[in-house]
Amino acid sequence: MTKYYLTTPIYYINDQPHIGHAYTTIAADVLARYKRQRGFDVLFCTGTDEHAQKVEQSAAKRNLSTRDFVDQLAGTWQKTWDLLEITYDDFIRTSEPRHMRVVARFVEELYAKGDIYKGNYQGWHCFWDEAFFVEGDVRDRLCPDCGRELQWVQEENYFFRLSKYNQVLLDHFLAHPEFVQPDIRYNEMLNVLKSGLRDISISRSSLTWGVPLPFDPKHIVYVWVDALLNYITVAGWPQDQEKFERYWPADVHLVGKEINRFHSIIWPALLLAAGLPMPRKVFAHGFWTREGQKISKSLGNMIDPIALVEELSQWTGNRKVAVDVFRYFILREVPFGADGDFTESSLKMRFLADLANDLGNLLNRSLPLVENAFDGTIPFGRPDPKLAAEAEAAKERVQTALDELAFSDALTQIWSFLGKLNKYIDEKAPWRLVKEGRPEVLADVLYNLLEGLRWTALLIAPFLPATAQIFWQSLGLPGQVKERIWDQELKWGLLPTGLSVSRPAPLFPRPEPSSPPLVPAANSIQKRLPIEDFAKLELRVGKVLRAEPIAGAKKLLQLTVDIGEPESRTIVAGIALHYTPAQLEGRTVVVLANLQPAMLRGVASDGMILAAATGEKETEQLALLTVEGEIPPGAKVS
Ligand code: ME8
Repeated sequence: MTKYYLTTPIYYINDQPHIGHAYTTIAADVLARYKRQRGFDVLFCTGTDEHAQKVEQSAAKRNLSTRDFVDQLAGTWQKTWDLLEITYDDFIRTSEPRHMRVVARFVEELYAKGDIYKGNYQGWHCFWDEAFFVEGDVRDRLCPDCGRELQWVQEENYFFRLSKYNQVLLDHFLAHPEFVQPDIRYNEMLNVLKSGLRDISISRSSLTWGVPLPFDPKHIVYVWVDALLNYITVAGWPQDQEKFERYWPADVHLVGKEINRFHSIIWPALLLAAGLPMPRKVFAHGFWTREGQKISKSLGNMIDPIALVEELSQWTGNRKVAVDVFRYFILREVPFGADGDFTESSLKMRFLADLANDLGNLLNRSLPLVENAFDGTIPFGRPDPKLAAEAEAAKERVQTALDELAFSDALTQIWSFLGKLNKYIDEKAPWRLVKEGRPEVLADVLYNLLEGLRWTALLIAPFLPATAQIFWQSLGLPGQVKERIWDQELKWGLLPTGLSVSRPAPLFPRPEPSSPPLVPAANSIQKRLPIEDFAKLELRVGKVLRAEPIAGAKKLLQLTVDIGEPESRTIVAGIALHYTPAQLEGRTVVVLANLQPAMLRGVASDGMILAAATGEKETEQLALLTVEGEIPPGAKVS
């Protein structure tokens, strides 16, 4: 049996699963189910990335040990995937001993080979994305990926000789244009390779949570190197050579486009250094957005897939069918690779047009005819060669699309076949045959129609597992449709006669016109805050005691501000182009006092001065907020 090994990213454990994460995982699940039905021996893995710095900090904030914290969270992810019918074969957590051993062993081997060396690192680091950036890539100290403020990191680190693999990778890319997909992502990576790779830091000395370097345990392995190695841990490296030889290299890593560089360049280079084969393909899909903005935790515009399924269950009356609705919509609506905006109206339209009308009605129209004319027993009928040819062509097209990970195309092909079946009923008009008393012709028509339903069950099974099984059972077919192999089953005329059909409850009933919205509007989540959130801000009146320039930072001033505390605060403000130090000294300002301190140009800034601003760069106008009358420093602003 040929193997097929596919993966999702392992998600940061302290994120909340949202529909973006569900997207990659559902796509992987459909692929895994499809490959199983094509007779492959599938290894499908997902999991959680647990060694990020933010995990350590979130645990500390809750007064929990990091270990207790991650153990509490791991279940949330598994629960979400179980609800969405994700059939993963392995769920890896990077804090498991089986993985930590692999990480230690891998870096030790690279060190012994001379591909890891000690050096001094300085550069920008995004705490949130765990990504490092060089000076040239950064503007205004903001992360190019997520827009958050970056930290300047300067420490002794170990480096990986990424540059050494530049040419081999470039050659590989040129020889294998299918290595990274879609093309736009391939071209981006090709350009990165052409402009030259620099060695990367692969350890941090300021952390404790993670895998220590075996040759210098004061250092912790950089979380991205640790995370990428999960893909060989689950494949058995290095202990289970038999398993590893069977499954490695991975056939495809499914990832979002923001982490393509890690998967298409850094990961293959690490493998080359270890003398291991590179993965066969990386597919970097697009983003789900709401009103054009990426769905993410930081923007607060997330949609919880579990909550969405609960709401959809109100429509379907069946939770498993509601899961199918979500799985269908998310893969049908947008071509895999492109970005897509999530709207309730498009979800509803797909539900009504594709699921209720095309799919649900097909079953609703067919089964009563068999009940009425043949007592619910599948009659003997002769295969219709025209319909058989349509079905065969649909199967070929669906397979081609799925082999290319074109999920939306595959569904379009299945729906075009459903269109043919619906047209077949209209043209053959079986109700007329009943009236005309032509039972043999009627038997032929109904047999072919039911055979079409059997094919439908098989074709939709990877996408809509519960609906497929309901179709299967309503035809009286035994066992699980998901276990049926397409090459054996998708032959026109295999539907046995004599089985008893049974009508299921309606699968996709029309939602009540008055039913409440499935998801709160994006803008109401993004732009409106509950009053409790505002109460979290500690705003105080301050008096500027001193203002001075900061060497080398033409926009910044260092202010010493009295906010009614025993010690005055040092606050760095980006107002030097608008105010001179003399204009500020003695002035009353408004200070956000409970902001986390930040290092700005080597000065620890403890608070923020509020100002109103309009325009950009040269045209920017800026005015400091102040208060009327005589209010002492420290007075609360609310
Ligand atoms: O990056 N649209 O984990 P993560 C589509 N731990 N997909 C989205 C999405 C959106 N709006 N938001 C998230 C990490 N995703 C690392 C990975 S792998 C060795 C380490 C999906 O929790 C998409 O697959 O930030 C994206 O790449 C992934 O979630 C990021 O998950």
